[in-house]
Amino acid sequence: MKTQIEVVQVDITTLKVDVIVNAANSSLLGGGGVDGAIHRAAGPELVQECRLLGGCETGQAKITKGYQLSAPYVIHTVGPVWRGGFNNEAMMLESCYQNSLKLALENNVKSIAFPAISCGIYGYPIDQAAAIAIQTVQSFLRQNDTFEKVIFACFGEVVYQTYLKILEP
Ligand code: AR6
Repeated sequence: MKTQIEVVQVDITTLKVDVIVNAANSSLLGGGGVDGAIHRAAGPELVQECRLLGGCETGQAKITKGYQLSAPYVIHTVGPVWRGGFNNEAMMLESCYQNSLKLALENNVKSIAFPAISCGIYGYPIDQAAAIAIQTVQSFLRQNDTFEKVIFACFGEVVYQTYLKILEP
């Protein structure tokens, strides 16, 4: 695999990559957490474009421009709410990563950054979510080796260490 996978402790809104992924909700109209941070940094034009998208189902992804962000594009995906782990959460989380990467590929994106989707307000346990994130990205890259860089943007030490432990055991 020639794609570089990086784990960085960083505010995702500051990254200079082709696309950052947003952990949105199904309205796509903004919220707290990383979603709020992305909308604040992108400026009001982002929600204007999002209003035209008609929302997004859990596990799916939609793309917009990045406006005031350094990243020219944002992929909005909706992670599952953690309800104990027996309600299709893992499959839904996997779909978020797969559909985001697919959309990135269709838009000729070379570098992409993911937050830890579902691991804040939606309550997904970080160790399980990070394993799914890494496995899904690695398996996608084995089939589509067109990206130069995939960044896992970690907010906080615990998230950062969890990713590192899985990638470099
Ligand atoms: N950069 C990178 N990661 C961040 C940032 C940031 N600037 N801010 C927070 N995180 P969350 P969810 C991390 O809650 O669990 C919103 O209201 C955060 O520490 O943003 O998918 C939406 O509108 C955590 O590790 O997203 C939805 O309603 C990870 O990003 C709901 O929250 C995800 O936390 C989605 O919840």
